[in-house]
Amino acid sequence: MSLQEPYNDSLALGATALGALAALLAVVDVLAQEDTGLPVEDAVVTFAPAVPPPITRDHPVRLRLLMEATVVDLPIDATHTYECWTFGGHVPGPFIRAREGDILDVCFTNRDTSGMPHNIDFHAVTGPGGGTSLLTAESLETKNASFRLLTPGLFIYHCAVEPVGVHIANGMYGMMLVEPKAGLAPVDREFYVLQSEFYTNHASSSTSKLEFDFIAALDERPTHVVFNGRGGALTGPDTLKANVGDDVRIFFGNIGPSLSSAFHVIGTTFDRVYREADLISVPARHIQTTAVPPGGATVVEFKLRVPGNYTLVDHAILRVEKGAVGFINAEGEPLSPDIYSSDEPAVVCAGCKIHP
Ligand SMILES: [Cu+2]
Repeated sequence: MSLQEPYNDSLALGATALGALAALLAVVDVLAQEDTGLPVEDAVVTFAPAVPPPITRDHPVRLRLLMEATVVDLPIDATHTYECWTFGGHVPGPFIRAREGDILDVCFTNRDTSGMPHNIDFHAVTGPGGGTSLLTAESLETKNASFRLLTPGLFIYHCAVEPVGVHIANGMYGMMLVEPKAGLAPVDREFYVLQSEFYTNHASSSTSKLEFDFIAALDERPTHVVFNGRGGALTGPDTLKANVGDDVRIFFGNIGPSLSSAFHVIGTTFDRVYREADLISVPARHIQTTAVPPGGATVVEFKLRVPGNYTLVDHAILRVEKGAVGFINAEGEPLSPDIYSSDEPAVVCAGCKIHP
């Protein structure tokens, strides 16, 4: 089942005709609406670096969300793959956009056929385990649960089946934005960037497929520190694109599982930092680097004033060598010629990983 397919898996299994299924789902919709008085919507989800469009409604809804656990071989750098445990077949998992006061109706199916159970701990959910006790699904099992989203902010979600760190290290995480009731100020570009680590047998492996190294994980010695699931995810043809003059917003999270991030964009300061993804308080201004702990997030905004490449890094800068580097390219004319100028031509160091 893809994220676009019908919501209630148990109904889907019980109905043989599409018409009957549609009728049943309509009944479910009506019952849900009668139950809470809220209209029902399907959550719009996207995969990194894309972000769903801003929410324009001024009322809460029942927001239906399909989530799946799958196991997929994915690249984690230019030359290696890794058997990732995923939400939705991607690392990181989908970006979910909701509104304060919505009821999130989650339908979670575990399609991992290895026999491993999985679940979801939504940091946005209030209650024991962030939903895990209601959403722990055995292989090929589907679980449904509903959660009122009481607090706005940008929140991590992750699998929390024991050992939690292994499920996270293997790729089971993503983010959910709960917009404040008043919404967010409009910007020109929004991006989804999530930092994480992989702990692999890179040093001893002679194959292109790397495997999990539990000792390295216990010692907190990652072989890979990456944005959006792999080294190079935001480089080359996958560089983020923008125009000079754009106001850019980055929804940035760090799932670790162990390292804190010193998130920095080389070539600019953050005009606004919603520290620890607090979207209610007045944001901090003109920040160079912001700390994001494992299991935390931030929202940063900045205007691109000069054309060229801006570099996303964890300013624990040797992690660039482990993959933690990405780019935003701004095209256009400078907003003012005196911001960045010289009579000499621009020169970059050969082979530089952070100033291409
Ligand atoms: Cu899991």
